[in-house]
Amino acid sequence: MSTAHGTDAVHDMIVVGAGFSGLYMVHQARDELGLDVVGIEAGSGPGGTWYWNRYPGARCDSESFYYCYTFSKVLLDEWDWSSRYPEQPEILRYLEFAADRLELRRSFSFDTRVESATWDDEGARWIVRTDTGRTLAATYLVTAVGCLSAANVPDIPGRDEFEGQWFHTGRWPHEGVDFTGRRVAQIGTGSTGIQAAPVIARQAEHLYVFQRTPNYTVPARDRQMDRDEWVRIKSRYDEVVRATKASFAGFPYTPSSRSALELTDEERNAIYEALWEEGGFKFLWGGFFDLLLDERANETAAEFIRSKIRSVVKDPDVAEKLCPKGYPYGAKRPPIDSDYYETFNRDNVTLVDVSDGGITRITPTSVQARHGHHEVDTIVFATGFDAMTGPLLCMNITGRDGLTLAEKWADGPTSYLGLQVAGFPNLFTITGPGSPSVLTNMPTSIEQHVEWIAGCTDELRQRGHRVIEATREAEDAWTDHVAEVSRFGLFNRADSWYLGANIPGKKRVFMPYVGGLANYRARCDEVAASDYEGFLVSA
Ligand code: N01
Repeated sequence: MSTAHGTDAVHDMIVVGAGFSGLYMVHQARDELGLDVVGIEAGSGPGGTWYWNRYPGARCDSESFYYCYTFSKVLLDEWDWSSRYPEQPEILRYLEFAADRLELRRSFSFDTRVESATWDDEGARWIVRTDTGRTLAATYLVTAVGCLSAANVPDIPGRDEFEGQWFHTGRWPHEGVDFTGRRVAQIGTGSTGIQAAPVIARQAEHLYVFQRTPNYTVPARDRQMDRDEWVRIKSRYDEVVRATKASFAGFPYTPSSRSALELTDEERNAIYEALWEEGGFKFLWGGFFDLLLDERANETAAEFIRSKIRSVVKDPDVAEKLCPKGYPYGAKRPPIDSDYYETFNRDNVTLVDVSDGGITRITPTSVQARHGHHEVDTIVFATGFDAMTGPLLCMNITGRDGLTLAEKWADGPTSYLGLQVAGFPNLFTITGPGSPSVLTNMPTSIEQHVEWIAGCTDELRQRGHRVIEATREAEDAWTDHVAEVSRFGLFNRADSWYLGANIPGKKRVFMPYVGGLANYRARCDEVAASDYEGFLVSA
């Protein structure tokens, strides 16, 4: 249909992204509410994060039995994961399975990127332009673009003169990369670099790991899971799902109520030892409740991890360089690993400490740091993302009165509940800044957001309303609350991407909501039950 804006289609809802959130949003809106929805996705198929992040060693950091959709009994019943922490190809297959089982592909335009989204006040709708030349209009625009999808490739002098191949982990070639016989520089030791290094090292002639800041990592302890185990898990899935939804961070476990400071060193270390053997995120909250609240408590865990590094890594100089110091464990997103520290015992792996001056230059054949240079054939940028705001700002969103989201967020992101931004009516941001998102098990937060947005749009329709917009007052109060709770505890004590500290020039604002998923969910439900308090609704 052609309209005054030259649009070739008018819809109830446009959903941008076909990862965990976009697929579920389209399913809810189309199949549960009967809306006319179109999905737009830059990739050639569904998968989102798991479509793009195909780097060696990519796997999930949450356990598979709750890193999945829980809304559908069919999906729960029909899928068994192969292991505790499945690798990227399996998670991608799972999302393709979900897309096929729910017949979602037909609602998406793949290989299509949003170039701009502009609010048309007169028509009370969003006008979306894509790189394929299409212009679409819809009442609602829902962003399902993920928090970590705008790749950060640092602008290191000489980067573009490098004559070998280079790759960013978040834009990995589908055909894979053969490192056989190659000298490889891996830049970055965040969760991604920590997953990638052991796998690259097994293939490359030599791997140089350029480390600017050492990271604390705990073993994942991946293991295979068989059919019997799945039968047992599935027999109590209702309970797992209930526990996950009611939890602080989307994990179906009860956090410890014990302080790390109330035990003797021996007692405490026995608990850390057991958690180290068990593996996974539980190390952060399964032993003691106060690791992210009290510096002294945190230091006990930090020192335990350092003692492990020193016992695993044979060269004491290398071990010392790998030991993180000067910031608390968990204040940056904690990685989990499979043989990361062990990798530095290999003859073909060199740790290059660039904490003193960083990487100074990339030449056509080498990566240079202050204390020397290394000739390489391939560079792997495991350098992370312009997190949370980057994927939204990439879409050139313009709200009421010509105000762009970039202008609105010049001093850092603002939002009401991380779901809406004042001045941007009918725009919903799944796992947007100001929501718990990246501090939780993502599928749990995603399901909560999608269901809330679906409930909200359904309610509007039943009342004959078309427009909903967060008020400035509600946005200010929520943004202040997000900032206030972020100052509680140790999160502000590290230069993390949570704060935007990894992107030169980005305003330092703590972006995710630290108050916990259960509290957050209760607040969102309360807002919905109190006639969408804090939102203005109109016909
Ligand atoms: O990115 P990061 P990531 N010169 O920003 C370094 C999620 N994730 O892709 O710490 C030299 O954490 C930088 O150094 P520094 C997860 O939420 C999930 O690893 O800034 N080094 C750091 O070491 C995670 O937190 C899974 O000093 C430079 C690294 O690059 C998030 O994605 C798996 C540099 C970047 O670390 C991001 O992780 C993997 C430069 N110019 C990731 N610029 C799951 O399993 C940056 N660095 C679900």
